Amino acid sequence: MKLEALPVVKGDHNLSSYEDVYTSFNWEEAEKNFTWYETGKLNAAYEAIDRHAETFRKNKIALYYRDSKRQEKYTYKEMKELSNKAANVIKNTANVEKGDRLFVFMPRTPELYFIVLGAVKLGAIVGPLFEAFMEGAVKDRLEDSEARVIVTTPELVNRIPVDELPHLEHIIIVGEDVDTEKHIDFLSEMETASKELDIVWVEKTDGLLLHYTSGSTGKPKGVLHIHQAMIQHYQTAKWVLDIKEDDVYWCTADPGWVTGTVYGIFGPWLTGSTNVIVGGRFSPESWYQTIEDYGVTVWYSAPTAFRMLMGAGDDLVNQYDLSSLRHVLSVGEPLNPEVVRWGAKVFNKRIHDTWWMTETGAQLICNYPSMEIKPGSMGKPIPGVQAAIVDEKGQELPPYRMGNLAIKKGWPSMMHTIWNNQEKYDSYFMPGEWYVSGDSAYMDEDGYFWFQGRVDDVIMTSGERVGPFEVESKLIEHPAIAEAGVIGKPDPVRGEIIKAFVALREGYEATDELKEEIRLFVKEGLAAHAAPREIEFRDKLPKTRSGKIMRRVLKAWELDLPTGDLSTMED
Ligand code: 6R9
Repeated sequence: MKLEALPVVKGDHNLSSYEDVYTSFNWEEAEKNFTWYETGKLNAAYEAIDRHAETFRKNKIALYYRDSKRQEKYTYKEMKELSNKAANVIKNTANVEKGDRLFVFMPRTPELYFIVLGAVKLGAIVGPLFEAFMEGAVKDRLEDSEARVIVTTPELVNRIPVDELPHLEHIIIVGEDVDTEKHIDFLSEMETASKELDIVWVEKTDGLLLHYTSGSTGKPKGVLHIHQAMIQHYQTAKWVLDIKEDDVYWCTADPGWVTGTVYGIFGPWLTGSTNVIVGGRFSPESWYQTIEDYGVTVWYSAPTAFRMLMGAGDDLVNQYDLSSLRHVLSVGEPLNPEVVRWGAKVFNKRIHDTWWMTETGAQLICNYPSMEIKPGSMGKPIPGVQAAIVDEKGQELPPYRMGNLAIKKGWPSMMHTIWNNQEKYDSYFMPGEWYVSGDSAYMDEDGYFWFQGRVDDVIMTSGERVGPFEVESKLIEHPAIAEAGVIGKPDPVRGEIIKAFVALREGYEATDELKEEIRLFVKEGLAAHAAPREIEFRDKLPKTRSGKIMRRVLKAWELDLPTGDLSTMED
């Protein structure tokens, strides 16, 4: 699946020379970009919004918002005032204080952003939830974190099992006709709230965000991020997103996913850029229209979205003027080379893959504008970060050996703890100060990292190790295939065999001949041992809300095993 590397695009990039900066950089340098470095007064929401409202960016557009009903814009000054008002509302009605856990359980609207920023200004820890969560998922998260306050909408409030949550004191509702006997009416309170606020200054190590993520077993775990993470949010927004003063930036992720907070809120606003936020459902037409209407220059999305856009066809994309795009990026799943190739064709842009996790708090391994892209690779570690492939004992492995992707402890946005679960937190680390990701990968001779799958997903077939991603990427090169998920299925002779679950593109029929053709396609294009022995057609594949194919669920279904936590699965 090796493709020609995509050459460096000449231009003026924030990270102009990867090698030079990699060898000389230290994180202390990045701290000088913040006002607290001088004043000693620290708060991530202040740095993201208020600081700019006090400069030449005062009247610059901070937020363009649109959904099917609303289309609005807010300057930095307005964002400052509205987040101050929101802070006053939650302080005065729900007595929100430093360290309190406040959850947001609502769709993307400007109010969601005022509230998140307002809560951070009070020193509260914000726990974002996907609006699709049902009662059990909401309960697990609120219970574990002992949340005092939740902000939601009239449509979602019934999914909060109040009687089972003794710590939950207040429900704030953003919407019409609020029953003020039971709930706090956010919109009415906003009308009279003051625009002035005394920000609560915090320590670097005070809590900022609490993101729950699901593992394959047990309940979701609360990953706590602290204010100091802003150092890396800012620095990666500069280097990796390559945001500059005149950029119009759009991250398509929902704040229920860490990408939607770190790179939907903090990254862009810490750099003082114009941030686009789109509410409502995905549709290829409205997405392309968004880029055209706002003249989006930097666009951060995910492989699943790019694959859906690819599936919507080239005729559609050609109806829009997307020439404003300067820099396109992806995160969340391996970026298939086929998608990179398609992006280069239709956007005339290289799609830059970025790798990180909820636990890592910000991007760690990335492709930079100033760097050659090897399609299918996640890129190289950001300056200030040391990555390696390690074995079960934490020993570093040489190039091309598949193992566990590990990061040397000590980057600013690393999770501070797992809420109420020190044991789980400790389990991430190995001797030698390595944070071990659980992702299987290898490094090539140029220091590029190549993702193979989750460690648990790697397939052992007839003595060969096969990463599911490689097979999936080959599969989606086949014209009939829209998406593919690959698992290892126990087999008495081969150890495991490769089984592929495949969703077809429109117009293709699920026949045995097609299965045979697909098998041959992988055999000839990749390797005989990598060709799936079993292929099953599916209308769609199980995915998380952030678009990740859930291989463990495919495997559990196949083998009749328990599926584990499904709260983040798409319906
Ligand atoms: C930011 C985010 C983390 C897991 C991670 C890995 C997968 C993310 C990827 C990628 C291949 C990439 N992942 N980016 N795999 N290439 N560029 O996604 O956080 O939701 O916690 O997921 O996602 O398996 O371990 P999170």
